[in-house]
Amino acid sequence: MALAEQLETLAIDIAREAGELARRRRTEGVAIAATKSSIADIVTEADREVETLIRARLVAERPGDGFLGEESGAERGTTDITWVVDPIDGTVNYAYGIPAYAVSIAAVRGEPAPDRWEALAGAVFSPPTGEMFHAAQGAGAWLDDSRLTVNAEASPAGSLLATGFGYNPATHASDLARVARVMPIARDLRRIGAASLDLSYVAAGRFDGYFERGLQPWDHAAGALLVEEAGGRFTRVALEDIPGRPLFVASGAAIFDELLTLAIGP
Ligand code: LIP
Repeated sequence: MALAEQLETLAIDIAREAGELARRRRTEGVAIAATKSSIADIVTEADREVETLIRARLVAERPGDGFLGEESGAERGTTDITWVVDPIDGTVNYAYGIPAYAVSIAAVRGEPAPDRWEALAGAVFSPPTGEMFHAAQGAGAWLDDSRLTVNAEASPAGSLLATGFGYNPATHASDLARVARVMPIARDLRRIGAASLDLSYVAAGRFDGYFERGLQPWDHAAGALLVEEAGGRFTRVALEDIPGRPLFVASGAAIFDELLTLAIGP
């Protein structure tokens, strides 16, 4: 079995175990542990517990690999592989009891930076639905045992698009202006609140496209590979107004250039 598929198998196994822990903790009641970039940017005790489980499994299975996790930070490894992990993507949904959250685990090779890494494998597990989205480099994108492909054609009714907004109120006006620019090509818009699910849904053809500014590496590491392995396109664009808050766009080829142009704006 190729390395990418070995890493995919491990990501699937750990994501499922981690997701079941997250689901159990949700039923027991969720405690907010702290806030991060803003009062709206929360972390729950479950986020921390789930990431601890993921990290322990990875150390046991692949002790030399690096780690980049949303809650416990970065640790360089001695191999060329780094695991990029969001233990509960959609944390606010999770805290409110909205059944739209996922465990996102990706394995990347090279420099653990989104503009320099080579994504090898990824798994996005949705505990509320039991769906496992997964991909290995060159081996396609899958939902459980079903092969995924993005929507290759543009719909005459317009595109079903998804987006998201950051936790900083100061960026909401420009994000809403971006929505207004994009809406003329949309049939409708969805805002799920978990980028890894947004990207998985693009890969599955459930969305025609997705755009959002300010994602963290762990939000998109697995989902971006799913989109590309499903025949779609994914890009990360640094914008001059806030260089540290890149724009991310994902879709099938038919609408990608137009969606990117509108999302970037003048
Ligand atoms: C979330 C992303 C979502 C974004 C939210 C938040 P978290 O990640 O998945 O797309 O709109 O603002 O960043 O914080 O739930 O891991």
